[in-house]
Amino acid sequence: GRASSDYNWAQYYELDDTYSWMVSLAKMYPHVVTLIEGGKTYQGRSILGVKISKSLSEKPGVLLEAGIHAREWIAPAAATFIINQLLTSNLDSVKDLADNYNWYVFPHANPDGYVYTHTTNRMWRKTRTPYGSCFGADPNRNWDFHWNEVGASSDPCSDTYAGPSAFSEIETLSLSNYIASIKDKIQLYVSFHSYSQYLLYPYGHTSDLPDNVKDFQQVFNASIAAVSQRYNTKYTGGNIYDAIYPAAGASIDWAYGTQDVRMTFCYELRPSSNSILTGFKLPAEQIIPASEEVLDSITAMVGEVKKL
Ligand code: ING
Ligand code: ZN
Repeated sequence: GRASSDYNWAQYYELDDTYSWMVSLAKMYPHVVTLIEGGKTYQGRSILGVKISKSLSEKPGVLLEAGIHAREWIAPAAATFIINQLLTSNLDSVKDLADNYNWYVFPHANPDGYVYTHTTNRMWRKTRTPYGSCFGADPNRNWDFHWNEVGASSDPCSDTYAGPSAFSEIETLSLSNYIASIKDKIQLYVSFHSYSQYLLYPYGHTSDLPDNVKDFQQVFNASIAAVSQRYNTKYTGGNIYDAIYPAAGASIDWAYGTQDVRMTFCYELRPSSNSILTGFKLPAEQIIPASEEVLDSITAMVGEVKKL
């Protein structure tokens, strides 16, 4: 791997480079950064995360989960950008986020898949568990909440294969166990995907709206307004089922529906939905602007959740 002192947001990194950088953060900020393990992968890798906590006092927690889909490279890059800003920014707005919340950040929820997009197939989405002659289940269709009811496939060769059972994937099983162990400390759960510039909230398995949909809409509106402020980047969205497509077994639905995390969102980051030319291959020059605007949005999101 590369020297972690060279780590920056002008390029996309391999898994080992980002993990080395995270390890270096824990050494550089020993009283603030703790390495956390969200679980293991089929191939034996660690789902490494960082907890950022500026004091031992009880504070609300924000969990960021990125990279559950391997080819969506901007998602882990945005997550590491936010980690870095929380640790180094001189802006009052960002310092407030770091001072007043505990942050649990998993840049790579699907490490095996991410490695595979670097070694073999840039467009890989799923895990790498073998299923007959095909590989992988969709880790955003595998969570144990209305699993495989709609918007998922029972074909192991499909990109949206739900898996043979809920939590069949060790990645989702072990990450969900970690999340369950801290659920009472989590006020807000945010999942990063790409692409299409959407902000989404539950549910994916039904067009029924969550009981606190008014709160979701209020926070959604503030977050959408903030994401466009810096570069005029337009996001749309709403509840998953109506805003994009039916999709059961997603992480944010599980966290909301089974863990009592009352605010769960998913960002579909840049590019926009009509940018099929770049799509999952967002040019590296856009890592910083795409990440800056999502941090602006999350700043507004956290502030709006606080008002509820
Ligand atoms: N889109 C998401 C997917 O898993 C999504 C959309 C988000 C569905 C949250 C359900 C919950 O299909 C991409 N591009 O992965
Ligand atoms: Zn995705």
